[in-house]
Amino acid sequence: MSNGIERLAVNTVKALAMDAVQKANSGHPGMPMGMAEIAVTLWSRFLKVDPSLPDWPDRDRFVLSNGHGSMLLYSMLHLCGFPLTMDDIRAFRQWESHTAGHPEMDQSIGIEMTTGPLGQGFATGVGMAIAEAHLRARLGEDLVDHRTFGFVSDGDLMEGVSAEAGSLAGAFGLGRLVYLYDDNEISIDGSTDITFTEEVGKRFQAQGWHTQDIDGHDMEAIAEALEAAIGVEDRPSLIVCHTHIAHGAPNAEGTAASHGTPLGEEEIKLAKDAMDYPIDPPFHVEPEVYEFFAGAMAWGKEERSKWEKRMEAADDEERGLWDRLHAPTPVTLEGPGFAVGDELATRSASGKVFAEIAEKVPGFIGGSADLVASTKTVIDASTRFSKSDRASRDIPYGVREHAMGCITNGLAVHGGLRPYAATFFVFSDYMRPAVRLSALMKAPSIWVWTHDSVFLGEDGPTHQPIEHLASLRAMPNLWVIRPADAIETVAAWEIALNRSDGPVGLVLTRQDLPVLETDREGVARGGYVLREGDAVTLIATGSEVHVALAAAEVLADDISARVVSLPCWELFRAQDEDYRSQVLGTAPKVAIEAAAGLGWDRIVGDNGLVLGIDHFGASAPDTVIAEKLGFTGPAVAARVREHLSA
Ligand SMILES: Cc1ncc(C[n+]2csc(CCOP(=O)(O)OP(=O)(O)O)c2C)c(N)n1
Ligand SMILES: [Mg+2]
Repeated sequence: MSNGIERLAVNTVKALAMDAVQKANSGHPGMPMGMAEIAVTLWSRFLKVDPSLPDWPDRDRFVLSNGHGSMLLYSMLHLCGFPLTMDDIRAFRQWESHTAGHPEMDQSIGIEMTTGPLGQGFATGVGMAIAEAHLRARLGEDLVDHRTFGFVSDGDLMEGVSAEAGSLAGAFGLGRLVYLYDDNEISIDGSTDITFTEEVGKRFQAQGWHTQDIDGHDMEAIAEALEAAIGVEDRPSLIVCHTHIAHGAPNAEGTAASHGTPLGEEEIKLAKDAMDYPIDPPFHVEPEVYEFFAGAMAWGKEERSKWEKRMEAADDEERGLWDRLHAPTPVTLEGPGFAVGDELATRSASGKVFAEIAEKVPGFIGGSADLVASTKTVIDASTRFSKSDRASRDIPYGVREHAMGCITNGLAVHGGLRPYAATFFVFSDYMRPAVRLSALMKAPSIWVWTHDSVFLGEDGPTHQPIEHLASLRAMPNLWVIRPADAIETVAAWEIALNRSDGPVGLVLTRQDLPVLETDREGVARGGYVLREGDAVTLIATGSEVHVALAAAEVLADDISARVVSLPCWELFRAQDEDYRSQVLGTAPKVAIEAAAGLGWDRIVGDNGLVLGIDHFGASAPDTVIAEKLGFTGPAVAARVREHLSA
């Protein structure tokens, strides 16, 4: 049972959801009505937040993984006094409003992350909980002492990524992660009986979670369950809340239709009547509801000021580390000193710069999806993040690329950390939803993708990326960098570490490549002239820069070929027109890249030639593949000659 003001608060949340969805004539009233009791209980009694400073670092994190219920979050933020006004609520889902259909990340008003695609919030929250555990181990609980709460739905738990991330959260014993599951037995197509019959609680128990089952409309039961979940410090918690979608709407309650359709004026009237709520005007809030939430928020404000005092009292070492983590300065990498002619794969060059990065960037943290030895991504081989070692900066993800991607985003948006994640480039497909969200959220996640082309060789076409470069280059706000040698690789890392407004993908070779006289400054500009020439411009990235140089050598007697290394299209495009045309020159252009040719036509122009691979690869040694597919100096030279004389 709940007292009168809490009931009124719950009814207000339900009324706002109905009104906003009705006004927008689109949106999702069902979930906010079904989880209103849970939200009011969590926010008013447990969530440590301060609406006057929404992004205060030691706040509890709240992730709405069933982001279609965004009106629930917006109502809570507004009622609790976050900088989200009633006008924002009235502008639900409208152009340039703060109240998008799905809650896009805006920590300055209390929205932690973007959760349109189901499952992302669940898995990203696991990353936030890892960030908290790690930072607490390094900075002490005087400075880091918060929890991660989340709402998750049937859809979230049907998505495979929740199994990956749930398994990892269990293995790591993330006791400060508490998820409330909206078990309303409804999704868009109808009853969950049709496809989702597993016992969800048992599934999570099997993964090492603490679970409880409650009536999700009983606020005392919700409070007791939250109390118990918070008390369990060695395991994550799932509270299975039995609820009714569109709770309180006499005809819509329990129906799949209420998931994503406005209830209609008549039903809203009936629902408001049934809960004794004023029918008109819409968007009505009783003053005592604001007072109730303002009172509830006092605790969070108090906690923040206590935390600020502890910060002031922190010793120099703690304070110094805090500042280095939270206010990073630009990074300059020396690299281990590669000599021209040294032969090493760009993945190895990347590995060789890890120690320097780890020393210069205290927030550097990450791991690989069970491929550490191949991706060469190790900070300290003697430690691994685990239940008993929270301070380690090496996170073993197991074979869980998708969860790894989401967790990396969680580490990035939590604050204080500079995360990377590594796997084979072809498996970027398995992490793509997370990569997309990193770009959308402007999260500075660093994606390390090795084994970047058909030249990985004998593992064959299942492992050989073809369309991946083109498809990732098509993603807005993602920088894709494919360095040509060890020196460009160090430059690429430096660029990645200094980017704060979005992700960077580093695309690295399996095979050895000689170190060239490359130019780090040129990498920062996205592309540059590596060899002068005026009769043709050969443009390449990564290992194909070497093929281009070899072709230029073959042509040298009678055709003067310029070679351009173009490791990052996005950075190159950002240069001024003068620089770009200076680099590319006016001679006919030939692009050489062992990948789908899509997109290169924009660079080489109508009279250009694209030497790419628009079919799957083959299992064979890399030198044989190069011969067969025409990626050798002589073969490219012949194609160039033919093109010029055509
Ligand atoms: C990855 C992904 N697939 C599909 C959707 C479209 N979608 C939004 S909500 C939903 C399922 C709704 O069921 P549930 O998660 O139980 O939410 P409820 O209706 O109970 O609020 C679907 C399929 C999505 N947002 N993300
Ligand atoms: Mg549901």
